[in-house]
Amino acid sequence: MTDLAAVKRALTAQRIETPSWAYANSGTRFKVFAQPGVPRNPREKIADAAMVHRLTGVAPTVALHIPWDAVDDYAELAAYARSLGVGLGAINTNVFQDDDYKLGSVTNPDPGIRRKATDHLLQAVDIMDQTGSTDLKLWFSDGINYPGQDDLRHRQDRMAAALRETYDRLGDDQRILLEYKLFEPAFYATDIPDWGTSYAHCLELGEKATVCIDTGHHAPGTNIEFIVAFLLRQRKLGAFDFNSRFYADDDLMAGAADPFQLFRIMYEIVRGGALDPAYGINFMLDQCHNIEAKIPAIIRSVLNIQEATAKALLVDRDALAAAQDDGDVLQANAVFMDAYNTDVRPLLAEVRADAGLDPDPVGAYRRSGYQEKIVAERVGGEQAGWGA
Ligand code: PSV
Ligand code: MN
Repeated sequence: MTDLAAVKRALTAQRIETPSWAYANSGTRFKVFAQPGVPRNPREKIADAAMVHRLTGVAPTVALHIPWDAVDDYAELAAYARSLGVGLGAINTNVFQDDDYKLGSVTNPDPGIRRKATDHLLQAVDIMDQTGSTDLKLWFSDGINYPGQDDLRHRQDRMAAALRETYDRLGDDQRILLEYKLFEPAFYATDIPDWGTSYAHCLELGEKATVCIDTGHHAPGTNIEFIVAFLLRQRKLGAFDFNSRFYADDDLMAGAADPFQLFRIMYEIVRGGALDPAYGINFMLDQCHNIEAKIPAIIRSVLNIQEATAKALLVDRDALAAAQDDGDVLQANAVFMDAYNTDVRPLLAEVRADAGLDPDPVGAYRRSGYQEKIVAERVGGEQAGWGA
C-alpha cells in the first residue's frame, strides 16, 4: 500500500531548477523567431524564473549560462534573485560559441586555445564564489567531423588535463556536473559522447565530480532509466538536464515526447532514494521554446515532471517486489503500469492547494496579467537569446 501522506510530502519537497536561457529567444539553425516580452538581460530572466516559482512552488533556483548571463556584479545579481524569492543555481560554461573553438575548446590541438577555454572554466568557478552556486555544469561541444582529423587519444588526454585543473580549483562545497552528448555539433566523434566517458572522467577526478544526464543526448531507443539506476548505484549521478526529443537534441518540453520514459526515469530516482533534495541531485530543465510561449511552456514542463514523479511515487513497491520475487512477469508489469496509468492531476492539485498555490499554474499564469505586463514593459533594448 502506498502512504499517500508521504507521497504528498515528497511532492511538496521536490525541486526543479529552470534555465535562464529558456526564457530567452531561441530557434533552430534556420531561424530564431523573436517573441514579444522576452527578457533583455539576466535580471529580467530571473524575474521570469521567479514568476514560475511563485506559481509552481517547486522551482526556487535558476541556472545561469556564462557569458550569456555575464554581469559586472554577480553578488548583486544573486541578491536581486533573493529579493524575488529565488536563488541562482548551476553555472553553465560556454566554450562552444567562439571562433577559436572551431577545432575544439579544451581538446583543441592548439595549446593557446586550450588555455583560453580552461581559463573560462576557472572563471566560472570565480563566479560561483560570488553567486554562492555549488554546481559547475560543463558541456563540451568538442569533437571531430572526419576520421583522422585529430588524434582521439590525445583529445582524451587534453580533456582530462582541463578537467583536472578545473576540479582542483573547486571549493569545498562546489562540484562539477559533467554532461555528455552523442553528437552535434561534432558529427563523427564527440570527446564526451556518452555516460560511460563522463563517468570515467568523473571517477578519475574524484568525489566532487558527477555525471549530468541530459535526456536529449542519447541515441534513439537508449534505455535512460538504466543509466540512472547504474549511476545512482555508483553514487555518481549529480544532475539532470530535462527536455524531450523525437529525433535528436530537440530540447522540447520535458515529458512532451515520451511521458512514459520520464515516468520510468523518475521511478528509478524514487526507487534509489534520490528524489529528496538532501540527496543532492540537481533536477534542471534544459529546453528551448522556439515557437511556444516561454513562461507557460516552462510551467508546463515543471508540471510534467511533477506528474511523472507523482506516478513514480504511487508505484506499490511492496506489491512490485512480491511479484518480482515470485517471477510473476505479468503481475510485476501490471503493478508498474497501474501507477503510470493513474491520473495524478487531482493529487497534484491538492498538493498545490495545501501549499496555498493555485491548483492550475498554467491557468493562473494566463490570468495573472504577467505576460501582458512584460510585453508592455520590455520594449526597446535587445532581446536576449543565444549569444546574449
Ligand atoms: C548542449 O546541447 C546543452 O545541452 C548544454 O547543456 C548546453 O549548455 C545547453 O545545451 C545550452 O546550449
Ligand atoms: Mn544540456
